[in-house]
Formats: sequence, C-alpha cells, structure tokens
Amino acid sequence: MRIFSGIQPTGEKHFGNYSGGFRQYAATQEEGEAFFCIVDLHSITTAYEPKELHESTLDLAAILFATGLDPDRSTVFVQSHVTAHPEAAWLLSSVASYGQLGRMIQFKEKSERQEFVSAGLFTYPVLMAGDILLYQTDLVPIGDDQKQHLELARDIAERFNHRYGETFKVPEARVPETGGRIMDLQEPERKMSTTDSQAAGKVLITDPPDTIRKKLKSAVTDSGTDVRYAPEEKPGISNLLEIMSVATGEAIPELEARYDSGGYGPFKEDVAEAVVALLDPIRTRYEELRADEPELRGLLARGAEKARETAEPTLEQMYERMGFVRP
Ligand code: LTN
Repeated sequence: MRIFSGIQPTGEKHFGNYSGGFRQYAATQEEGEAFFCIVDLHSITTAYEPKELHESTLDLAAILFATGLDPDRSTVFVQSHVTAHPEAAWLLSSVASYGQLGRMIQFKEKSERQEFVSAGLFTYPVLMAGDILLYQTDLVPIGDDQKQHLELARDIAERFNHRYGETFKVPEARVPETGGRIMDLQEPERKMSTTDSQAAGKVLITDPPDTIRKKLKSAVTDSGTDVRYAPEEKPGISNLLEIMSVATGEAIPELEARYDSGGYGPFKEDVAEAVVALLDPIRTRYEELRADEPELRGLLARGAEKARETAEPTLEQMYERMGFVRP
C-alpha cells in the first residue's frame, strides 16, 4: 500500500499538529510504503518571508525525523526538489474545473482574509492533487479541513482516467478519529492554531520543559472542580483530558476515573508532566539534527532521489496519454 501526505513548512508546529498529524505519520509508515512531502511550493501562495521559508523547510524536516519518521523506511522529501510536482500540476489544471476550484472552502476563507489574492491560492488544490496522484497513492492521512481538497483530487483522477485512459489510482482519505481537534489553551472553544492562537494558547513541539509547564499551568479551566470530559460544558478541562490522553496513550475514561475529584490543580500539573515527557525527547532529537545541516540535507537528498524515481513513470504516462511529443 502506498501512503502520501504533504505538510506545509511555514508556521511553528504545535501540539495540535503533533496530535492530528506527525503522530499519525509515524504510525502509518508501518502500514506500507510511505511518502512525506514538505510542500514548500504550497507555502508561497499567501504572503511569506523567503528567509522564513528557507529556515522552516529545514526545521520541518528535522521535526519529521524527530517525531519518528524513519529515513530507511519512509521517503521524506522537499516538494520543490522534485520537478514532477509543478509539471503534474500544470497538466492537471486542464482537467480541474474553474467552478469547482472556486467552491473550495479554504480558498473562499483565505481569499477573504488577504488584500492580495494570488492565482496560486486558487490553483493550490491542483498542485495538491498532483502531489498525491504522481505516487499512485492509496491512502492520504489528512486533517478534517483537507477533506474537500482530497475529494477534488479524486474527481481530477477520475476525469483524467476517463478522458485519457486509466492512469491514476483514486486515493482514499484517512482522517484521525482522535486527537484531531486539540483546542487553544486560552480559548478552548477554538482550535489550537499556528496563525490564530497567541503564544500562551499553543504548546510548540520545540518548547523547552519550563515553557510547557508555564503554558499548561495557565491554561483556562472551567467552573466546578470535577475532572470530567464534556466538551460543551467544560471545554477547557475536556481539552486537557484530550491532551493528556494523546501524551500518555491512556483512554479518557481511565483518566477521568483517576482525577475524578482531586481538583484541577494537581490534574493540570500531571498534564504538564505528561506533555514534557512526550515532547522532551522529540525536542532533543530535533535540536541535534537541526544543528547538523549536512546530515539533514543528505537525508532530504536521499528522499528526493527516491521520490523522483517513483513519480517519473506516472508523469511520463501523463504526457504520453495527453498527446505530447516527448524528447
Ligand atoms: N493542503 C495540505 C498540505 C498538502 C497535502 C498534499 C496533504 C499539500 N499537498 C498532499 C496531503 C496530500 C494542508 O494544508 N495541510
């Protein structure tokens, strides 16, 4: 089985990204042949700083390896290192419909928030479809917010297969059942977000232990004193239960039973220690690898080589079926 996912490099990665993303990537690599792509070409579709793109591309590579992707097992690479991606996107833009792209929720939301709306923001899902289809992907681990884009990729694959002959596998989405909705520590009615959360509202994957303790200590809780999972009534405590469950692997009912009537204070302290225990080794590995840029770039070069070899035959088939004269 082929697995493919893409991750945007820009923006600091937080516990919500770990819970709904990195954690699943490391788990899915056991199920088949996995490709994880740092989608730098997607990151230029909204305003960005070139310096920041450069640093965050290397940061994300180090985070992916630090959270458990094994370079001997998975292919981790940078999208712009494999030119088949933008080539496939251009070819596929002829089978993607303008109307359907205009109905993408993410485009509508993001375009409302920018003063300059780039053409790339509009065609973003076509590049994403190319990412996935080039690898004859069976399974795409994604967050809830990417379901519509995956549906579009499936439509594009079917339309291409119908017009030009069977060329692409039609991929399936996999959305995490738990841990996909980690909320902001200060505003637990909203998702923990790279762009919308304040510093105190999100725990970064690379936060040192004392910062993690401080942020969890000041996390907003709810009225009452009982530790109970009830997202409507107790969004703050429910979120902390969710966070602790992700950090320790224990089920929420077990945690509820243990902390039942002990009060919020001791519970929050234990949540903080659980998150520290999870993230501290990750941060240590991250710092080690991030400090060794030749090693990191070497791993990415290996990944790009493998990705090129895998994508090339599909791209060649696309050109041929579409009638291009090949050199
Ligand atoms: N749009 C996705 C990132 C992404 C992706 C992909 C995910 C780009 N290409 C291919 C899965 C498969 C996002 O913003 N999370």
